[in-house]
Amino acid sequence: MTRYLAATTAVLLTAAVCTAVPAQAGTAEVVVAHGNLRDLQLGTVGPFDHASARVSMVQLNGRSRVVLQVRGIDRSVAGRDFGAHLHAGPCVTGDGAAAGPHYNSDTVAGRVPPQVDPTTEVWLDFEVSRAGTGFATTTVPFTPLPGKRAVVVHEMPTDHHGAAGPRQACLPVSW
Ligand SMILES: [Cu+2]
Repeated sequence: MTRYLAATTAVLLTAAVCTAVPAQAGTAEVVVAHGNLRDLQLGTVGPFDHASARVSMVQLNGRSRVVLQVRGIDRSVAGRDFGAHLHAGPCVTGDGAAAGPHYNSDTVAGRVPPQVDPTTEVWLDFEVSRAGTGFATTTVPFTPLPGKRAVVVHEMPTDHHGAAGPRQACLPVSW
């Protein structure tokens, strides 16, 4: 389920205090998605088979702050790190390839080759707690374009090239 709403940053202007400072009015766009993770490895038992997640993205003044919360992870993997990213394509049960490549702001801008790092992509690696939860947050200097997209959880932590092993599960995010 995806919710979309817009909130206007409140700007207080009073003649007494704000005469010299230009007020910066921005419109924050907030995207929230939550639900059960969809299994991308049907037929194999994985630590995210009974997990759910919530992702929120606040876009303001050309930047985005993204927060990922995961719960219901099998506690046998407590202490392990897993890679997670915003992918350009949709989250389809049993079809990891459908999510396509990472969402990359350089690719969208047509830069060749695209830079691949946490400033051009939304990386949300998390460590599993003893309670079977995970939390990640990142702020990136771009605002992903709307579309049917996926937050994909991988089997390994993200390396310097952006790779994180097989795709395990995903959460649909559309706005
Ligand atoms: Cu990924």
